[in-house]
Amino acid sequence: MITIFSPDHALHDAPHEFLDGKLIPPHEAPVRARIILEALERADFGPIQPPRAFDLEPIRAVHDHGYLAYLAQAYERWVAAGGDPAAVLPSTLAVRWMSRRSVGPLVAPGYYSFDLSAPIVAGTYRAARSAADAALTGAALLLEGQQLAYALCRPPGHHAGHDLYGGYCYLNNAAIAAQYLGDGGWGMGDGDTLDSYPPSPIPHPPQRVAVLDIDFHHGNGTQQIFYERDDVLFVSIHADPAREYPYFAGYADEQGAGVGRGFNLNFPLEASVTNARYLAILEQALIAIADFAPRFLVLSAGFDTFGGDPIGDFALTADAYPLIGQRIAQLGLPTLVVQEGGYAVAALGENATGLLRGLNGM
Ligand code: Q9C
Ligand code: ZN
Repeated sequence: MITIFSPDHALHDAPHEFLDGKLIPPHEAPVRARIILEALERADFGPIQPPRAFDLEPIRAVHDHGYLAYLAQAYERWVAAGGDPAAVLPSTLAVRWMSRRSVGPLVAPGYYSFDLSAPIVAGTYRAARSAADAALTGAALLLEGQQLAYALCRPPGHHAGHDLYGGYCYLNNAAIAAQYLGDGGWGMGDGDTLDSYPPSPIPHPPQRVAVLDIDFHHGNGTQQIFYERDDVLFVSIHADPAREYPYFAGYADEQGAGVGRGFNLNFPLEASVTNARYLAILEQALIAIADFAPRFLVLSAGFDTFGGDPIGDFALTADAYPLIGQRIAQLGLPTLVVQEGGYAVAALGENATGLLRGLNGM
């Protein structure tokens, strides 16, 4: 297995998040990636490499142009317009019946975000690009014949939609990688500009890619990005949104639309899910993926399913993760693991290496 990690993740270091009416210390912090990296170094799974530098083309295949242009400059424009230099956090959100575009420096965050849990600081865009680069590098390695790669991404990505950030996520690393895999590696350039659009045509029909999301929270961003597609299957096992974040998406009746109908599969679960219960649901998810017969698997891996997680309510123990990895490995698919959430920092190393041990058949 090859791990891809960039120290640039630490450029994203939010001062706070807004939760239940309070500004609190952010759950999504640089220490998360450091802890996982240290555990990986001890575990000796194989080489740990920095990401290759990709240009914006493979990211633009998933995200809106105006959204990317906004993210790239959000912080500087916010501060220049008098916003609090601590972080960008909107005061007004575009919601139903109030969704006209408005992108002044102090209001754009309200247009491009769906909650107050994703502050933007000076280094957020660079960190998010380094995470996308890590996922893209993992995808490129699979295209070059590797069977397993782990992109230790931070900030995470699965809540970020086509033109929306939130839930600690800005660029949807897993979706960007899945798109790149389906496109057979199209879009690696050497520029770094938003001006080279429209994108060059993809030279061949897409390969089928499955995205399995095992973060505690529903991957609403990934679901949105692929909702009307039949070449990418999205399967998510998560807390029932009737009870847990992201609240407004992730129900079982969300099955895809248009040609994508039947290619989106949600497993919303009750609180206190045990290892046995989780593994039984995973079995159903894996059957759907096997039926789809994809060329590649992208695994959005969160460890906030752990019983000790401060913002989750499942009851998985550390023993669950090697078993989950083992079962997923039995699909026999070239697999890219993309790091998503997990906030029980003291247990993150054991849980991440556990999953990877299972995936590696160790
Ligand atoms: N009552 C990821 O795990 N706030 N994002 C939750 C719960 C935001 C989670 C509030 C949680 C975002 C990548
Ligand atoms: Zn999560």
